[in-house]
Formats: sequence, C-alpha cells, structure tokens
Amino acid sequence: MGDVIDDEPGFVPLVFHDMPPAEMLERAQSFAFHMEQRRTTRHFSDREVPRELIELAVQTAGSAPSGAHMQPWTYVAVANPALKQRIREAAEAEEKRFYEERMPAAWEEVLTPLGTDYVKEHITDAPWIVILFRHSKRLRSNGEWAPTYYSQESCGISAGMFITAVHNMGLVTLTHTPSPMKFLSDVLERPEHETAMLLMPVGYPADDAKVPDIQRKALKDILVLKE
Ligand code: IYR
Repeated sequence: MGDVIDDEPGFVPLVFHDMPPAEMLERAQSFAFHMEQRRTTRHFSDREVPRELIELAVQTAGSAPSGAHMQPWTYVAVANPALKQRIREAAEAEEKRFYEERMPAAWEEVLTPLGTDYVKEHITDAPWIVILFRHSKRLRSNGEWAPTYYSQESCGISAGMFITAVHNMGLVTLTHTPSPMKFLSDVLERPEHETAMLLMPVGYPADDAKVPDIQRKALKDILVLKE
C-alpha cells in the first residue's frame, strides 16, 4: 500500500499520530471546555501584544483547508496608530450611515441586544487590528486571470482558525464587519482582486470589558445524529 503512494509523483505519506482513545477523549473534552470560555468583546485594552503572537495566529489561520488549495487569503496586521486612526474614522463614517439610515427593522431587532453602535473605539484601542482579505481571482502563470473556488468558505474556515488561535494564546478578538468595506482596500493599498472580509482587533480585554448576557444553543439543538 505504502509502495503505491510512494511511487505516485506529487504525493507523500500522511503524517498521522494515532492516539490512545482515552487521550483522544481527554483532549476533546478539555479543548471543548476551553473553547466554551471564548467570548467576543468590543472592549479592548491598549496593552501591547508582541508581533510574534499575531504572526503565530496568522500562521495557524494559514493552515486552513481551501478550495483547490488556492489559499485565497491575505491577512493585513496593523499596529501603526495613524493608520488605525484613519481606518477607525472611515469605518465610523460608513457605520454611522448604517446605524442611522440603512439598518432594516428586522436587523435592528436582533442587533440591539448586542449593544453595538457606530462608535468603533476597538479599532484604535486594540494594539493590533487584523484585516482578512479574500482573493476573488488569481493570476495564472500564463498571465490570465482565473477564479478562485469556494473562497468565501475557505476564508470563513481560516478566520475561524484565527479566532481559535487568538483565544488559545490568551487574547481576545472581535469579528467586526464594517459595511461597506471597500475603504479598507484603499487605505491598506490592496490589489483589486482582494476584497476585505473581516476586521479583527486583537489584544487584551479592557479591565472593565463587558459581553452581552447571551447563551449558546445546546448540543441537542445543533446536532442531529443518525446512527
Ligand atoms: N457592521 C455593523 C453592524 C453589525 C452587524 C452584525 I450581523 C453584528 O453581529 C454586529 C454589528 C457593526 O460592525 O457594527
């Protein structure tokens, strides 16, 4: 069996660590418990975070699976205060219009309990903001543009891994979606085939950080078993 794979160009043996069942269960339980503690907060401290931690979170995000292995993502990590200020001002201008003019009633009714508004202090408070750009196209080696595949799904998975990595290293983040986001391409000088998808401040929570008093769905409400 191994011989067949070894002989196939472009393939290498899978590195897989078979774990004892008791260890599997122990790891699954402790990881689930750890992830259950994750919360999204809008209240960040300005306490510094070393660049290496941000690099490791993006490295983790970059290990995500992606459609046709296109890896259709670029993470832009911003610590520069002047740049964060410009991004905050542009985001707040867009958000003000959304909150005061464009938000439909059905949207407002589910957003109000989360306590969001157009003021985005997290963009300047957090030591880092990380913007995920999705690649909608790729340049082929013959110079022609071609589509990427399942880039929304791929970037969604990658962002989830980024959020998990940030929680695992003892920091907090927020999935902020300024709308519309085109200004991020301009301010951060990204090429036309990259589209901003998420803005994630990363840092320590503020001393008085608050989170909405909300519950997660129970396992029985999100899992359907057919055994
Ligand atoms: N983009 C806005 C509005 C907003 C929308 C959803 I859906 C949220 O879960 C939270 C906020 C903002 O970032 O404030």
